[in-house]
Amino acid sequence: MQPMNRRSVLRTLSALPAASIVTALPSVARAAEFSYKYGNNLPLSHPLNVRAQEAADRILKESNGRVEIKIFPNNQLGGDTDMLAQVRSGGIEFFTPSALVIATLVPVAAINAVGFAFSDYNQVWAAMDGKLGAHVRGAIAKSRLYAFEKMWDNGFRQTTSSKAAVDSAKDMDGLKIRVPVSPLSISMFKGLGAAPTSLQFSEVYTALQTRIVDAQENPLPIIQVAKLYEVQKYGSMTNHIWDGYWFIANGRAWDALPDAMKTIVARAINEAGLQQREDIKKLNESVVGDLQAKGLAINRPAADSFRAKLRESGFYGEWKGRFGAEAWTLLEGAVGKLA
Ligand code: X2X
Repeated sequence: MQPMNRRSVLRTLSALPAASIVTALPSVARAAEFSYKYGNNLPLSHPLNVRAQEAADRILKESNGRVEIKIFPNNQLGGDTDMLAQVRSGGIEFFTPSALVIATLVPVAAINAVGFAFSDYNQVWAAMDGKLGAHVRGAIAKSRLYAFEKMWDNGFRQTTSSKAAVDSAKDMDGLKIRVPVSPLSISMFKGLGAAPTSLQFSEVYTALQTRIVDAQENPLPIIQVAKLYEVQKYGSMTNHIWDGYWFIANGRAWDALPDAMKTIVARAINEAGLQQREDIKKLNESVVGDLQAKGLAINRPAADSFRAKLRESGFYGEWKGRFGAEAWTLLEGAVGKLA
């Protein structure tokens, strides 16, 4: 291994976010054989980043310093659309897009986000660790990306607004709501009668603050760590979509790892994913109280009026066609008949 000269150390350091310079120093000095970048869209305090850092530390150790993964959290490398392009080109080696976001490249990946399909986590993990998840991973592989086996949890998406609580489908009427860059989300909120706009997550806080949009929808842990409660008044537990993150790798970068390294990396990431699911589960027990204490008014609408509206608008029929019979059958096998 070539020792790094002073100039290349400086160059490497200047490419790092300030916070990781100190922790990166010892490994930079050793110059790992595989030095990979991982970008994501969440603040450092989210369990996804906490567990990913643990996985990266474990990988560095178990690979005896051969595989180093540097994390660039919180959209430091650009929004989701940018990071998806980077992981495809090899500009970064790892990325965790939500199923909604990777679906802009691999349409069937949005199948887990069909409105009101999953009723609880038992159904979610049985499907995503089982046949439905395998089907999606196969589709992702065709885009020369490697998807790790275990999905990480984002959560059941809830609706927040600065205007009014959403108590039934009629409260969605004309609602200016931000959704991710996701054809399914746009279609679903249009079906509900709302006026959705796609924005990358990196733009959400400001868009709410400046009232470009009045509402947004995200799982509660994100509303908490991204401090969206500061710019929203009402939190309505609509549970409309279950969303998770695919941990993906650039295909060439993945193939470049020797088998023994692949085993180490996959084991650490998949096990960290399972722990991250537990973290979110625990967080879900305390997060409502915390958000209420921070001033968010919480209400719990029944799902019926939303489901009925989506059926009427033809949402399920349309997406059954778009996803195709095979994927739809796998979804209905996991959650029961939808339309
Ligand atoms: O952009 C969002 O809303 C987020 C953070 O949930 C996703 O990654 C889809």
